[in-house]
Amino acid sequence: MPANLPPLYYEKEKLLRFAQSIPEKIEIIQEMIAIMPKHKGTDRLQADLRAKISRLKKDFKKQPATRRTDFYHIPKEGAGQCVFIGPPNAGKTHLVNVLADTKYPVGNYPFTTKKPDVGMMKYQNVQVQIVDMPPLYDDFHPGWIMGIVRNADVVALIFNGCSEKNIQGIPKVFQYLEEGNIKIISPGSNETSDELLLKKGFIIITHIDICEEKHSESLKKKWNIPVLSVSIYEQDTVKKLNKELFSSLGVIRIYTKRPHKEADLTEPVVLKEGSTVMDAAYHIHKDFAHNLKFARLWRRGEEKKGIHISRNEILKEGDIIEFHI
Ligand SMILES: Nc1nc2c(ncn2[C@@H]2O[C@H](COP(=O)(O)OP(=O)(O)OP(=O)(O)O)[C@@H](O)[C@H]2O)c(=O)[nH]1
Ligand SMILES: [Mg+2]
Repeated sequence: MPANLPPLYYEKEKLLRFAQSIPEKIEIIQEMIAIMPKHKGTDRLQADLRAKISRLKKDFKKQPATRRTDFYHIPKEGAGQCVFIGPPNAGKTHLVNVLADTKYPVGNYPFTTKKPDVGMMKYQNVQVQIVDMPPLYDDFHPGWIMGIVRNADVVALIFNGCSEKNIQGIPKVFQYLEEGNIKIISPGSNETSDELLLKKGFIIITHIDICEEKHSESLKKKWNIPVLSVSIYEQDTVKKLNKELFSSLGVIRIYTKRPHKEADLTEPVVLKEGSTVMDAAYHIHKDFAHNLKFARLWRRGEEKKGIHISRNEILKEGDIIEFHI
C-alpha cells in the first residue's frame, strides 16, 4: 500500500538531513510522525522513525553533559514564522515590540535579549509569528540558534545602519549561517540545493531616523537578497515591513463558503503558494479531502463565479471555495 505522504513530510525529511543536534533531530522526527497519515501503508515507516527516536535518546544520554547544549523549540503558530537574528544592539527586540505589540526589554547595551521571545504580528486578517533572538556575537553563536533558524519559514537579518561595528559584522552573520549549512535566498528565488538548506530571507537596516541610509544598494548586490530600511519611529517604514514580512512567507489566503451563504472573509485558510483544491480540503480535515465530490470557485477579477473546478486546480490568493462532499 503506498504511503501517500504529504509535501510537508518531505520538507521535514530534508530538514532532518541538516539538523545538527540530537534534540533538534528528535523534534523533527516527532513532527514527521505527527504529519504522516496513519494507515497500513505507513506502519513500517512509523515504526522505523520511532526506533530512530529511541536510538537518538540513548545517544543523547551517552553524551557528556557539556555537549547537551540548550535546546529551544518554538512551535509554529499563525500564517508563518519569521526569525529575527543579528548582532547586539541592532534593534531586533524594539522592532518586534513595535510590530507585534509586545513589551520585551530593550536597551542600549548588548545582550538585552537572553533567550528566544515570541510575538504575533497582525497583518490584515492573519497573524505572523516573529521570534526574537539573543544577539550573534564573536563568542556567542550557538548551534541552537541555528536550529531555530533552520526550522523558521523566513529569516530577517537585522543590523543597525548607524553602527559601523554592526555593518562590518554582516559577513560574520552569513558565516555563522553557512557553518550551520544555511544559505539565505531571496523570497522570490527558485534556487535549489542539495548541499545547503535554503531559507528565504532579507536584510533589515534599522535606525534610519538618526543617520543616512547608505548601505542598501551595496548589500543587495553583495548578498543577493532584498534589503529594507526601517525606523521604529517612522510609521510608513514599519508598515512596509509588516507587508513584506507577510509576502515573504509565500502563502495564499483562501476562504470557504457554504452553499447559498456568503463567505466568511475574516477567517482565511492559509496555504503555501501553489496549493490545490485537494490541499485546501486536506488542511480542513483529512476525511473532508477523502470524501470530496467537487468544489466551486469564486475568483476576484476573473469571470470565475461559482464554476466547478477540479481537485487539482491551483488556488490563488483570495479565492473563495465551496466544497461539496
Ligand atoms: N533611533 C532609533 N533607535 C532604535 C531603533 N531601533 C532600536 N532602537 C534602539 O536601539 C537600542 C537597541 O535596541 P534593541 O531592540 O534592544 O536591540 P537588540 O538588537 O534587540 O539587542 P540585543 O538584545 O542585545 O541583541 C534600544 O535603545 C532601542 O530603543 C530605531 O529604528 N531608531
Ligand atoms: Mg534584543
